[in-house]
Amino acid sequence: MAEERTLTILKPDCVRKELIGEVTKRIQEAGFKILAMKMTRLTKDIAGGFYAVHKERPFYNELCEFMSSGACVPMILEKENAIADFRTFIGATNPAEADEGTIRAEFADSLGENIIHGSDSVENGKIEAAYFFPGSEVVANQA
Ligand code: FUP
Repeated sequence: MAEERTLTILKPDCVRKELIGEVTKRIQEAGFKILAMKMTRLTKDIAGGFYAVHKERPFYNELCEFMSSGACVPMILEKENAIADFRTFIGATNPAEADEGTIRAEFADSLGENIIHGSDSVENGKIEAAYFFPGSEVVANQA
């Protein structure tokens, strides 16, 4: 299987619950290598651009409000089969439907506030990574 990159965001609920360390530890224990990370607070416009695909959906405004409601921690992760494996690791979008042991099942309160993001395709992973990090902030060679 090929090495892939995925973009994750520890969302504002994750930061508010002081789970940055716990979730990051689990990400690393699951074999994902962190190539870039930072803490930032999104404006509503930046959040809206990230989720532009959902622009026409009824939850879009609430989603942008939530994503800009506090600090978040985007990261670029690398691993073999990272896209699919990370989505398995975080669990279904709705935590009520997420498998036991996944990040969302364990820590998320609701569909709208579900702790963590993971890219849904290699192509989107690249677009999302570039949305948050210039190439100069991606540390691919860590030796
Ligand atoms: P995911 O790929 O699991 O992040 O899920 P989506 O891209 O489908 O949705 C992005 C975010 O929109 C979710 F994390 C939460 C929010 N959302 C809602 O609030 N209501 C919905 O019905 C669907 C998604």
